[in-house]
Amino acid sequence: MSRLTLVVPCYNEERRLDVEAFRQLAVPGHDVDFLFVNDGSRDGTLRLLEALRDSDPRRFAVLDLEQNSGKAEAVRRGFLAALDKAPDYVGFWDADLATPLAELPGFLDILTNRPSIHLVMGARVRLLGREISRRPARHYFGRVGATLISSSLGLAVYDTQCGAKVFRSSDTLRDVFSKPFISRWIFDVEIIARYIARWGRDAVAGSVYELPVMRWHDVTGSNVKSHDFLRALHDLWKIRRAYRK
Ligand SMILES: Nc1nc2c(ncn2[C@@H]2O[C@H](COP(=O)(O)OP(=O)(O)OP(=O)(O)O)[C@@H](O)[C@H]2O)c(=O)[nH]1
Ligand SMILES: [Mg+2]
Repeated sequence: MSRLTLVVPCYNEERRLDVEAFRQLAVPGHDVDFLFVNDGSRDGTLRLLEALRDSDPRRFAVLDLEQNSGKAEAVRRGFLAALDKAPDYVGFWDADLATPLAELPGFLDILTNRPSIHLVMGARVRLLGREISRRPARHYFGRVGATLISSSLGLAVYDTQCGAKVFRSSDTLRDVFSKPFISRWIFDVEIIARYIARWGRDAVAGSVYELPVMRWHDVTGSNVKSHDFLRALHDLWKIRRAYRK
């Protein structure tokens, strides 16, 4: 049995959190537990999460950040807490389940069968036979952003921004999450930049696996606005400067 802790950042998720979906998840051969990070929510998120934890404390844990610090910091703090318990894998997964939990076994299969892979990232690729539904504007802005990100990193990565990623535990992983990220929203890019800074581009190209998910859907109630695209561009520019050798 391998152990995975999945970190779920939650900001004002009282209304959209599908508690039952989390309760029902079981992956044969893997022991999966969840660490929900309440990111200074102003609604009843904390109460909801604490009730879930109390119903099954072995599978559900809550880390409460009193101040809202953004997804990047919420995930980072969750990872540091999760890594202290030395699981085999640590991942993060958006609370809205835009990527359904039914995709998780595919991530674990890759990590189990391919020891050289250190990071499996969900990729939203629209192919026939899959259900990838994204509002058109988001899709096109997203593809422009993804292309800029790929060329900035110098890596043929298709989709850094899907909110479903699972990592193999390692000293490097702890190191990658040890310091706060510059970017609140495209910290996924920084994670890869930090791996590149430690291992080199070629090694990273061989240790990251993009898994095209079967289903992904835009979830209403997103807290992301269109000016966030400009903010993301600015962040990308800052990341480029900060991680350039
Ligand atoms: N917006 C927002 N989300 C946060 C924050 N802290 C943690 N999160 C979590 O980050 C995850 C992603 O948030 P979403 O609002 O779904 O943003 P998104 O997935 O990038 O945008 P969509 O593609 O429109 O869903 C969710 O699990 C949020 O609860 C925060 O300060 N602001
Ligand atoms: Mg979302």
